[in-house]
Amino acid sequence: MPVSQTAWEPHRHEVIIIGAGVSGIYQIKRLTDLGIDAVVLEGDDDLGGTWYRNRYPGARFDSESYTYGYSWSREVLDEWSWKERFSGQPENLRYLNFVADKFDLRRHMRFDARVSSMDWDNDAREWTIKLDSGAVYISRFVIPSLGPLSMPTLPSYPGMGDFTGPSFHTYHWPEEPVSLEGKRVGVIGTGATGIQVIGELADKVGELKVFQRRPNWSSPLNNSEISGEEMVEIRNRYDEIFASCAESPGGFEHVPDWRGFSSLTEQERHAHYDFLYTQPGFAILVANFAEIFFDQAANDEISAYIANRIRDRVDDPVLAEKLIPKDHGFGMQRLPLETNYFEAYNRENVHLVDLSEAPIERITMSGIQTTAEHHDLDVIVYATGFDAITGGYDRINIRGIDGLLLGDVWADSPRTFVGVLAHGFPNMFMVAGPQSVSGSTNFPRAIETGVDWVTNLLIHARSGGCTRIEATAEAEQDWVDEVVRAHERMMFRHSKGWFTGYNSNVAGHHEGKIRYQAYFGGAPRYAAKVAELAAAGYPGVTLT
Ligand code: NA7
Repeated sequence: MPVSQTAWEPHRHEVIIIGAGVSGIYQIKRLTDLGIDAVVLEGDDDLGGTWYRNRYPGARFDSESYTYGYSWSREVLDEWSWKERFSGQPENLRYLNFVADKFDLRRHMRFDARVSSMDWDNDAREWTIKLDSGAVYISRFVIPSLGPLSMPTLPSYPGMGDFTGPSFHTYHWPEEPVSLEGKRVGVIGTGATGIQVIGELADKVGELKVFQRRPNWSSPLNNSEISGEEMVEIRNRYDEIFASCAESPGGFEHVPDWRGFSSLTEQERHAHYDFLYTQPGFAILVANFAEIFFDQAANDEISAYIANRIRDRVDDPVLAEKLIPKDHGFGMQRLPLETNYFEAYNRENVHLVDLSEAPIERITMSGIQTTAEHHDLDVIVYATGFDAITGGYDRINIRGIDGLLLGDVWADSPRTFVGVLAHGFPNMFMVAGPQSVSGSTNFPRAIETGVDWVTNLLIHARSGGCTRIEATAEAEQDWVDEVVRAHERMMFRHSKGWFTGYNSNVAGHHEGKIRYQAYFGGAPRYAAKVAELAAAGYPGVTLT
């Protein structure tokens, strides 16, 4: 006979997954296929994570759509047709819904269920999970699938609440259409998001003012439609596509050019850059010479090449110089990919406001006041980025053994074992966690590795009757050392971008303070490492 549950009684499940985005959807599929009692708690009112929230105009994949989609279901691969090489947000959200509906996963998801705290009970070997609503869940295992970019950050300019028109972070772009026709729109921020929005809005608004603090390198996305025949061809090649992604450091179909930077003449290298500049997606970065990440001369050369491309595309030479980064080389921060971004500045209705010359003083009722002048605006868009990778964890009060707060342990920099486990926090498995490759590579490729590894670890533990799983302090330290070593090899180790945990809007995430947030040893090396651990019976993990 079913036991009725009163509102104040905790809900009990063997596994709780937090987040119904790309990772949470696959994770619940794996667990329910195994007959494990699991539910997903999702803070939003529907599934999709990143692709549910980021509804700003221009939001789309930077990864080829068919390398971004899940690889684990032949049926999905057969039935779903991508329409664009780099699919846009509405289609991406439809895709995730298609997958969830196909496998009837929604019934395992609880929406409007934002987790506020997680407390480990070392005697009961259980987590107590509290929601903002006051509801309580208890589970043996917790799988936070929070996404690396789920905590948007806003600046703290005085007067932000005074502005009388609509203003929002790109992550919170309103669901109902925002009318921008004829409007004076200000966009603050020129990261990957800002560059997508600006390229898309330039010819759709009355006036566009771009408030740029630092310029970013950017290269063409080179998007195109995928015809029916091409989709058939892609479908026939799926095994090959995923195999080649698995061999590439970034998890893309593009593989580095191993000929060696210095084995070619400058002229030959330029011919190669000319070719790559017309290729789709990240080819210019990840199918380039690997030396551009490690060797100053190689990076200087590609940076000078891209700078000249910008000069060719922007009519006003003074403006072109303002759009060329001088403080970091090409690829030393997350590379935004653009469509008509540089051409936007040739339009009469688009103006760059260079904040390095005149910083923002305050937001007013009617616009933005810099130290030089007041800019009258109807709409303000904050494309100001995220508290990347660890932000989602900091939002939840996660207390492990003896009430230890995860946020305190990670205050300087996160510490994990292979990005999945954290010593002192038993039975918590982070999919796409800090120090995994999820933040540094084609996301779904990496999370499939993560979800599969977590699932296999669970199967292993359950089959042995284990109820407590924890990484040892030594194993965790070894992995942190490995993450630091991989990081030290990269020239971008001091870059002011979210790869190194920099965010001027988050206390303690300032310039010069490196947070080791992601593993930069490459997806193949990471996958080999975790496979080796599983094959060896999970050394470094205490199973009791
Ligand atoms: P990013 O790449 O972190 O970019 C944020 C941008 O916002 C960047 O240009 C910042 O300038 C700018 N910013 C941040 N705070 C301010 C303030 N206070 N004033 C002016 N400008 C500011 O975030 P995105 O959303 O573009 O991209 C995040 C990821 O989403 C991306 O990598 C993809 O994976 C998808 P700064 O450079 O710090 O001077």
